[in-house]
Amino acid sequence: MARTNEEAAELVQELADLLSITGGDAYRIRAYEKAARAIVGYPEDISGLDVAGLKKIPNVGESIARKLADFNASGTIRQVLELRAQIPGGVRALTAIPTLGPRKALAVYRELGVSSVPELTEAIEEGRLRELPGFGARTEENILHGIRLMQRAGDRVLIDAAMELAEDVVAALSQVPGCLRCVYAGSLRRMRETIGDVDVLAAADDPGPLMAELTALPLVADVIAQGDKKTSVRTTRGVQVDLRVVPPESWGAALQYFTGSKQHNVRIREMAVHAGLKLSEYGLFDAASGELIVSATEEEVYRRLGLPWIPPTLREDTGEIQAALDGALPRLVTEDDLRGDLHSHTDLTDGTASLEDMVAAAAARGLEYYAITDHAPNLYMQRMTDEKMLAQRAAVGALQRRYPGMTLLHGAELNIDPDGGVDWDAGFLAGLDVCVASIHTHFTQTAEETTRRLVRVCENPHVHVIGHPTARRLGRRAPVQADWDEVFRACAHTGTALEVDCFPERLDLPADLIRRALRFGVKFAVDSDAHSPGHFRNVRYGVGTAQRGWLTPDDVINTWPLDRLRGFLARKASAA
Ligand code: DGT
Ligand code: CA
Ligand code: CA
Ligand code: ZN
Repeated sequence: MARTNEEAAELVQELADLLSITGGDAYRIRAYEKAARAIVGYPEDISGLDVAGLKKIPNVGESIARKLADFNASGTIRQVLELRAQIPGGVRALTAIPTLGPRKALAVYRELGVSSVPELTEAIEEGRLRELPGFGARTEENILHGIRLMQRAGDRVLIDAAMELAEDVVAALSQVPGCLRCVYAGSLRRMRETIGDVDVLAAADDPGPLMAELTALPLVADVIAQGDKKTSVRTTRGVQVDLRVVPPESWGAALQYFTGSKQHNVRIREMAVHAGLKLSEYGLFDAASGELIVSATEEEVYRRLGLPWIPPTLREDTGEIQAALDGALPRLVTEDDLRGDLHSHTDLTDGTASLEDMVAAAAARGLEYYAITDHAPNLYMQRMTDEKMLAQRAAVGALQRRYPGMTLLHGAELNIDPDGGVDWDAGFLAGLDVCVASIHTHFTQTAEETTRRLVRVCENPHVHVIGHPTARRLGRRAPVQADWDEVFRACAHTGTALEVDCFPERLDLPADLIRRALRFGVKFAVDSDAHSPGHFRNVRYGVGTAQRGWLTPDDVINTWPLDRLRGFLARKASAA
């Protein structure tokens, strides 16, 4: 996607932020937010477009198109500059805290003169914040929690950002003459949900040209260390990249070593020692003679230790080595196994693409079935109505004729209310093919309340999948608290699947909870939750998370043939 689009979208998003601080109209703010997302997702570079062309971007009307034309001409949006001048920079610094809304940020600034995160922390510690009207101990606790979340996310990045960077670096280095192999390793190859730094491994006889190429890449802001074995740089976006270059004959051992995890490697090295061997990034050696035994491929290294090759997503020393010894490694689900997608949105609610475009993109993915699940009415900002829903159902029916190879399912993403109820009555819900139900409000209930809420929604015969079950957003919102074992028991008992939402900031259910749920016999749906065709690219991250949760195709309902899936969906309703 073009850099211009990103810059323009950031300005439009800033406009939304600034308006919400100054008390602007909620629908207008929402419109700017939707437009910002659409601009980022728009496949064409907007810099060459005039007002008429700009209006073709979804969710961009006349007024936003004019602002974008302003941006194309001047590199900025006049209204943003005017609003910025009205709002102190300190308030913007405060709104970066995920749990502090714009209006409260403004109040803190005006009443206490606080204009930075450290000052705010100090004000809270001194008990000054709770004296403001509308603030209390609970607010303080929430804000402190937000500050901690922000700091914790600060030194790690989401997997999509790391992946895009790694793929750019690998592509550039692979072009260098003398580069025999080049891949990313480390936590990214293991598909961890967040990435500390990007580790790239290359094989070459002469490391010099590869190290030089890395430091010369335009995305590099500064060189942290440069050497023959390892070079580290920091990118303009603040992410560290470590490049190691090894001789081609060490490839397998080096890849195994730099993929990690450290804990997995410690266990593997212990096994080598017990076998009278020594394992390093250069190879597997005879401990006594120092003679090289193997190191060309990872498979060889594992095989010589009496193990099958272990998929990187399992290498966390959480039982994978024992499973490998027992011949009990799972046959992990892959992206190719997915036959369908049970959660997606269109521009009828907060998606940015039309029904037609989403369905065309789903067909291009080669899916056998595809569910459209726009937001239900209780999330009032989405302005869903019964009439819109029925009209969409008719549109889906009509569209189906154009896609004989893909079955369209019409459903909804329901909102789980604080008591575990959902939008619409049973009669209306019975008319839908598939219902995902998700928590979108009341994130801070007690564990008891949330457990009851989720168990109750499992008992609803019309709810098939619980969407993004913990409702976390990495770096922005903590997961809801619940007695998960109790929830998993209810899912298994009622035949309710848990979603693995593929959005990089969600990856929800998280891998550790997936694995726990698996022991209760729960089934899963690995869904894109796409709001535009570009979001289908996120599926690889959801699949990575599913693999880290040890899921096989049989555990994932949207790998099943449609008949089997329909049986699963029907079983719940027939229990009603
Ligand atoms: P990250 O960057 O925090 O997301 O996680 P990793 O796993 O990528 O960790 P990193 O970048 O420090 O190291 C990359 C890999 O190199 C790591 O997964 C395993 C290997 N490695 C690094 N340091 C050590 C070590 O002290 N001992 C062993 N056995 N392996 C190490
Ligand atoms: Ca790393
Ligand atoms: Ca590293
Ligand atoms: Zn959704």
